[in-house]
Amino acid sequence: MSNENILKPLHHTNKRWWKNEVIYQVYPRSFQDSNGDGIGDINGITSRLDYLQSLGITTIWLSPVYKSPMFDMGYDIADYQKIDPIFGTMKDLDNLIVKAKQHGMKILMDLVVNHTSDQCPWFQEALKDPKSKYRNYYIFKHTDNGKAPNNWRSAFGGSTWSKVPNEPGTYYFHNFAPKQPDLNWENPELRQAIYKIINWWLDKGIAGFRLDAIMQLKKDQDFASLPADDVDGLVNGEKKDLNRPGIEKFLSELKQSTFAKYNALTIGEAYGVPAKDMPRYIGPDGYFSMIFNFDIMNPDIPDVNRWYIKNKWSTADWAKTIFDSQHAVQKAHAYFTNIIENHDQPRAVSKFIQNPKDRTPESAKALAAVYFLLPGVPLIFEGQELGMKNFKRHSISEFNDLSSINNYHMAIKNGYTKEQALQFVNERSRDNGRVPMQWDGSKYGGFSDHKPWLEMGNDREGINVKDEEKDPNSVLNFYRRLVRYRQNDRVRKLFIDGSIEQIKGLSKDIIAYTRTLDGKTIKVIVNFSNHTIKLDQPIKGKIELNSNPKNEDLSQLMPFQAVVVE
Ligand code: TEU
Ligand code: CA
Repeated sequence: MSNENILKPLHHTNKRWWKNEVIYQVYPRSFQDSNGDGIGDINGITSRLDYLQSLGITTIWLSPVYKSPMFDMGYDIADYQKIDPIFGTMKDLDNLIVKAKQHGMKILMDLVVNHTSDQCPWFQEALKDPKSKYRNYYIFKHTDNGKAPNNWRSAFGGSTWSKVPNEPGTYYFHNFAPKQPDLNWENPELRQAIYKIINWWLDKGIAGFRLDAIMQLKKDQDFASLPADDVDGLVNGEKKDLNRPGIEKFLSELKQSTFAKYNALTIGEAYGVPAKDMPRYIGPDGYFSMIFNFDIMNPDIPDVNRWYIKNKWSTADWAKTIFDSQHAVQKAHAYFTNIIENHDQPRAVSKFIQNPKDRTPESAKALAAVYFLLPGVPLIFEGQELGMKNFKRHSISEFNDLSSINNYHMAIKNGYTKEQALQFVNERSRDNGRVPMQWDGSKYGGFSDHKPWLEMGNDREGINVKDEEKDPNSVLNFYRRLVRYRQNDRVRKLFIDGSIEQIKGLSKDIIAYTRTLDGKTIKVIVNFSNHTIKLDQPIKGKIELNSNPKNEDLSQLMPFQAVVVE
C-alpha cells in the first residue's frame, strides 16, 4: 500500500480550511445498493465516487452507518465503533475513506451523542442493574405519584419519559423516541467515554463530524414542568433542553478534548442559536466550525415537530429571513453551512415552490442559485441536484419515518380529518428526502435491481442522472456549472467571505443580492415567479451563469430565470 492509502489523521495547517469545501450529504440507505438487497450500502457509495467528483464535491457527509436497530434509521446507535452489517463492514468504510481521498474528497461522519439506541450495551446494563455505573450514563428519575417526572414533550410526540420495566415509579428520559434514551452529559465519565470514541474516528483520517441534536446536551437540572402548549397537556421539551445555560461547559470541553486537536470540521445541527450567541458557537474560536442555516428552512411551519401548524409566507418574507440570517452570521465572523434540503426535510422544489404547477427544472435551478452563492459553505443533499420532488402516498401505512406517523396522529387528535392529516404528512414527511436516488428512469431507478426498502418517488419522469447528463440545461448540469464557477480561484474567496447586500426594489418576486470583496462585486438575480419580469433598468455586467440561456437580454427575466452577473 502506498503511503497515501494508509488511514491516518488529516493535518490541516489552515485553521478554517473547511471554508473551501463543497459538501454533499449521502443518505446511505438510499444512495446506491451494491449487493441487491434493496438497501443502499457503503460499497454502493464507493462505486459512485466518479459521479460525485463530476459534480465537484470535496467533502461527503455520511448519515449514520453505525450498528443500529434502525428504529430511527441509524440515528439510534447501538455501537459507535461498528458498522451496521446492512451497510457493510469497517473494511468497506476504510476503503471508502481511501478511495474518496484518491478522488479528492474527504469523509464527514455523523455524530449522534445526545442519545443512543436502547439496544446500546450501556443502556442494557443500566436497565439490568440499578447499581451499575451505566445508570449514570443516562437520565433516570423516580416518582411516587404515578406520574412522569414532568410534562415535557419529545420531538417525536408523547412524553420525554418512559417507564423502566419492572421498576415501578422509575422513568428514563428521551428527547426523541422511547427507543432513543438520552445520555447524561452531567456525568464526566460518560463524557470521557464519548471523547475516546470521537478521537478513534478522527485517527482514521475523516474530516470531522456533523453533530446531531447537539444543542440538546444540556437539560435544565430542575426538570420542572411548564404550562402546556397543546391538547396533549405537554409542552415542547426544547424550552428546557435546547441551548440551555451550562451547555457551554460541555461544548467547549468536547471541542478541546477532540476536534481542536485535529482541526476537524464540525457542523452543528443547531436549531435555536440566537444571533447574540453566534460568536461563542461559531465565531473564530467557537465550539463548532459552522452550523446549518435552519432559519431559512421552514417558512411554512413554525414548529419543526408539529407540521399541522402552518404559516402563510411570501417570497419577500423568505428573502428577508435569508438576508437577516446571513447578516447575523457575518457579524459574528462566522459561517453557515447553507442548505435547502436534508434527510429530515421534504424536497426543496416541493416546499419552497408553492404552486405545484411551478415545480419544474426551471424552478429547481432558481432555488439552487438563491442559496448556493450565499456566504459560507454550500451543501447539496442527494437528489437535490436532480430537482427531485416529493412523492404522494395514499395511506399512512405507506410511511416508514416515525415522525411522519406521529405527526399524522397528532393532527387527528387536533381535530383534522384523516385526509388533511395525510396531506400534512405528504407535504412534510422526512421520507420525501429518503426515497432512493434516481440514477436512471428504470423501475428501481438504477438504485437497485431489488425492490427498494422505501418505495421510489412517484413523480420522477426525466428526473434522473442518466437523462439529465444528456441535457446541457438540466438541473444536474446547472449544479455542475454552479459548483465549478464558485470553486474557481478567481471568485471563490468572494463567495465565501464577501459581504452580502440584498438588491431591493426590482420586483416583489425577485430575490437578488450582491456579493462584494476587495472592490469586486458580483450580482445574483433570481426571478422567483412563473411570469416574465421586465426590469425598469437593464442589469449591467457580463453574464457568468444563466439558468436559461435562451434569454440573455438583461432588461427582462424569464420565469424562474437566474443569472449571475459580474
Ligand atoms: O434531528 C434532530 C431534530 O431536530 C429533528 O428531530 C427535527 O426536529 C425533525 O427531524 C423535524 O422533522 C436529528 C436527525 O437529523 C434526525 O434524523 C434524527 O431523527 C434526530 O436527530 C434524532 O437523532
Ligand atoms: Ca445493499
